[in-house]
Amino acid sequence: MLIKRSPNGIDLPFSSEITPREIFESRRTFIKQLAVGSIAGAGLLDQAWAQSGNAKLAARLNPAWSAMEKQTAYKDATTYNNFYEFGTDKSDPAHYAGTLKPRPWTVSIEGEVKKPFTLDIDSLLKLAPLEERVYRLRCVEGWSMVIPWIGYSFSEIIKKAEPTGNAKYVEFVSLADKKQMPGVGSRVLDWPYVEGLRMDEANHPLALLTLGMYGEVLPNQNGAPVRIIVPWKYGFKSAKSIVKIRFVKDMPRTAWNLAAPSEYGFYSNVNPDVDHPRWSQATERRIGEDGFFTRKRKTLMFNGYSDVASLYTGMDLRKNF
Ligand SMILES: Nc1nc2c(c(=O)[nH]1)N[C@H]1C(S)=C(S)[C@@H](COP(=O)(O)O)O[C@H]1N2
Ligand SMILES: [Mo]
Repeated sequence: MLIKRSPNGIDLPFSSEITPREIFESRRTFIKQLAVGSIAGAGLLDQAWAQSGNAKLAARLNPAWSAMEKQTAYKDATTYNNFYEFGTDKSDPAHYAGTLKPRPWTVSIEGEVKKPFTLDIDSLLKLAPLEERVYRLRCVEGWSMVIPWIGYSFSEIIKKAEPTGNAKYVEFVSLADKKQMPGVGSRVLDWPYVEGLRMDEANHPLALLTLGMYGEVLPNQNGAPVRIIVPWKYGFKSAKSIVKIRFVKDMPRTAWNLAAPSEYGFYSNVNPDVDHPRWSQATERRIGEDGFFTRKRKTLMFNGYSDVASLYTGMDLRKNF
């Protein structure tokens, strides 16, 4: 990724994100609320979500697959993004993704399948019961968030498509439309953005076909109207604004792997023991905990999703990074 770091590897403070006025005002409201006793547990978090006006999306929490951790504020999750189709700065997607038209939208499922099909977004929403899953997302750049996503296991799509015996991998293709996405003119990546999973990875119930977050449909900057979330892998595996899903014989040529093969492998499982060639992956900065003296968190193998370990038995994860 294009990441700006100070020479000692510590991120520079984000002066643009927090102004003294904001700090002062939030502190003042906090004290006021304390005084009237209106803060109770998660209520505090609810107030931090500046609700966007996006359509609501009802879903039942799946506690078995959810991280019981403090969730990232809606504001942070929707203003600190990677979506290079809209620019390479973290704030670009929130500023420029307004031109993305998430409706009407269709996704075509094709390739090595017995039943290829195309679905519009409303049919995708109804394909299986929607679940809320609170997942950690760890970016390869060294930061992480905890987000209540809404969707269902990608395995539901696999079931419907009935892959042939030739299907060994799944390829996810994002929209690449210069008219809607100003960054697609840039040469920072080969467009469209392509990601992929091995068939058994795609079939793992944790892999989430994602249609919403925080009780609403996906905001444009987070990959509206449909994306994949693969919580045990670095964030770039979780392709946004998907228009095509292809079942294929050969390992997909993914956008980041093509751009820098020595830095971004096909697997890209979160792994604190395998450093990125230019920085350590041992720790991470949880967005929202960015105080100057806040300690970094230890990054966990598979981002803490140890259920997936059996997918990789016998594989050398240093070679297959
Ligand atoms: N199409 C597309 N998908 C993408 C990206 C991108 O630039 N384009 N960035 C990836 C990276 S690097 C990360 S960390 C996550 C960020 O998702 P979020 O902004 O919803 O937190 O999206 C991933 N999916
Ligand atoms: Mo990322």
